[in-house]
Amino acid sequence: MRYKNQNIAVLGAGLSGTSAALLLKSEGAHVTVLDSAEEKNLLKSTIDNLRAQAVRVICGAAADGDSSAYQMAVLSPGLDPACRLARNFSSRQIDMIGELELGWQSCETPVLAVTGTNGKTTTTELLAQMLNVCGQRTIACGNIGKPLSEVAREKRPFDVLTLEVSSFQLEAIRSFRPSISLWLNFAPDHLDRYRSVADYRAAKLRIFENQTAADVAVVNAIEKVPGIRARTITFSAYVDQADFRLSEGAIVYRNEAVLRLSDTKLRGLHNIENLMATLAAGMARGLSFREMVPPLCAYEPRPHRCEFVREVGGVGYVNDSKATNLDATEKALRAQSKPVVLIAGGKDKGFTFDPLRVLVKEKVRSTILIGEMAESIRRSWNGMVTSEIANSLADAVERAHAIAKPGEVVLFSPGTSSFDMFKSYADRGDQFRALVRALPK
Ligand code: UMA
Repeated sequence: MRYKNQNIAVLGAGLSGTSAALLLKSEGAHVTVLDSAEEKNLLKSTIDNLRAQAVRVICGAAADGDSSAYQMAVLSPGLDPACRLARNFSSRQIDMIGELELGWQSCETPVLAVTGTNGKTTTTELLAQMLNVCGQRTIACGNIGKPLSEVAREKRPFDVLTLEVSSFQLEAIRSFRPSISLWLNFAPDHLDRYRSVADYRAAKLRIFENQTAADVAVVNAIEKVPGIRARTITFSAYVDQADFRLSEGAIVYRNEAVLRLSDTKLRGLHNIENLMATLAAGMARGLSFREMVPPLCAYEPRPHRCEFVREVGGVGYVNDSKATNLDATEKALRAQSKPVVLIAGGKDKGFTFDPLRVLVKEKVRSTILIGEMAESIRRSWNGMVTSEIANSLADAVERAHAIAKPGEVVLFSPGTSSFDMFKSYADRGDQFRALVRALPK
């Protein structure tokens, strides 16, 4: 009960803030949740539930200007520490930790943490499914949707927690120490939050910070990751100098062919690496390949990740709405074997689409661009491919349907986030899927 009778502020009234507040209440703290949004713009059920638990809730300008005294503040991951609400606390030297750190401090179960620019959710899901089938009770949680602070408060009898962690969550840790960490890959992203790629990388590298030689780090062999104290297991689908490597369509560990990609429902080199990292983590948990392979072959890919939607008039339609950065769209394009009509675009996250110029020229016959980045992308890809700008996703799908030829693929892989036009990447993907299903035969 480390926070008993202390005045604690929680910044952000989303999933993380609400879970942090309820965990702190269960530990006897006096809790105030503060959110910059006007109360009318927040979920009424959330606010009512917090107040019913005797949590004080302050919204809007009153939150940003709150001058009450607190012993500590807990930051939701989606709040930039430079934002006005967070600065109202840091400027008063009030100690601040993130929701992930708070959950960890109350966590009585070892943690397996997955980070990387892409593949986090697929790998976290693969791991959780495999561990449960192999008799190790776990739950996929963290950035994937269920905050760690909620799982810690519930105190259910898990053997291990399978935690997806983002750079936003790792930014504000203190003692967080996964017994097994997974570093899948790294590529520029979130430049609307970080001053540089180096800052983004530094946040992610904190996953290793508290690990010791008693812990394990599963790391992509082509990544040069400094200062890891944990025992390291490497993997790569691109180079042979790795513990897990690819040979003739099979994942090989120390010259033993362990798993054939064709036996799974996953496709693409990026998914081979997700499978390798999962096998390495399962091995670190004491599992044998014989028990791990069947659940990995049974795994059904989640929606919005190169999800095949429908074939219409000989044209395949693929929903890759989860592609919220260029690295994800690059992987989706490389996984295509047919000519592509690409629908891309969305929120400006501080980077241009220039890095995809060469690949677009190689893989894409025509592009249809949406969102606030449309003009910028057309400039980036000028001369590489023909581009047209659609004024909505429905318009984009209609245009793609009009120009795509039999034997081609219409790939929806936006390459940036969705928040300029949609509630989330899932909302964006659901709308794309519905539009495709409504196309006339
Ligand atoms: N807010 C302020 N002031 C601000 C900014 C935001 O008060 O200046 C308030 C908003 O009004 C809102 C709250 O903060 O009420 C939102 O906080 P949040 O964005 O942390 O939302 P949560 O619901 O707590 O969601 C967070 C993660 N969101 C982000 O990291 C942006 C969810 O990841 C995660 O699933 C959830 O915690 C549970 O762990 C989403 C995400 O996009 C899916 N993550 C990024 C990614 O995957 O790329 C990192």
